[in-house]
Amino acid sequence: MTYMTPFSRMLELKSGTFTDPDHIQTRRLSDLKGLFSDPKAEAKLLEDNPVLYEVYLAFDAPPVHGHLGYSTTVIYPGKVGDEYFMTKGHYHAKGECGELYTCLHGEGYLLMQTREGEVKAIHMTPGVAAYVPPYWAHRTMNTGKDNFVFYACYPAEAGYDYGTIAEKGFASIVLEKNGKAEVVANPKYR
Ligand code: S6P
Ligand code: ZN
Repeated sequence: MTYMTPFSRMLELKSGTFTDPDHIQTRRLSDLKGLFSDPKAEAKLLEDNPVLYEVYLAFDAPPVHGHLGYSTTVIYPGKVGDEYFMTKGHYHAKGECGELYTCLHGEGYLLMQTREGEVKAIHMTPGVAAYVPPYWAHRTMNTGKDNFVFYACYPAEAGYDYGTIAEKGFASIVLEKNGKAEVVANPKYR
């Protein structure tokens, strides 16, 4: 048996950045084109094409059974119209894989849904450790004024199904209404 050598990475808890990640993924508004509910606001903001979030992948885990991926996501504060900056959202390609999300900094929501359209929203503040069960799609949004940062740990074999969300959307969206975040039904959900 050949053993892999144990290792560690350094995570700055406040900023949520790994100082030596294997990978950083940067997502701009153009990477989420068509996912926001207000097309006019989206088109206007696309002129600047801001960075919405970055994913610090601590370890490029082999995508096979037994290994774990771990990362932090930093979602910047901002809105497209009234809708808060958010992640693309995905089901795991291997739907039977769950995931753990722990909020490190800032404030936001973790929206989850099943393929039948059942939705669950968890308010994320530092210390909230949320469980994404198997088969639930997940998307996060920053509803605060500061960066929203969370740590995720997941089976490395989980993979990503972005296509279903791109096609059907999420059943709920999170909008700012009278200065407060509200989870509301998505009129564009199919
Ligand atoms: C991976 C995990 C997170 C997300 C990240 C960005 O299973 O759920 O690391 O990849 O928060 O979200 P998305 O939807 O753009 O991959
Ligand atoms: Zn995931």
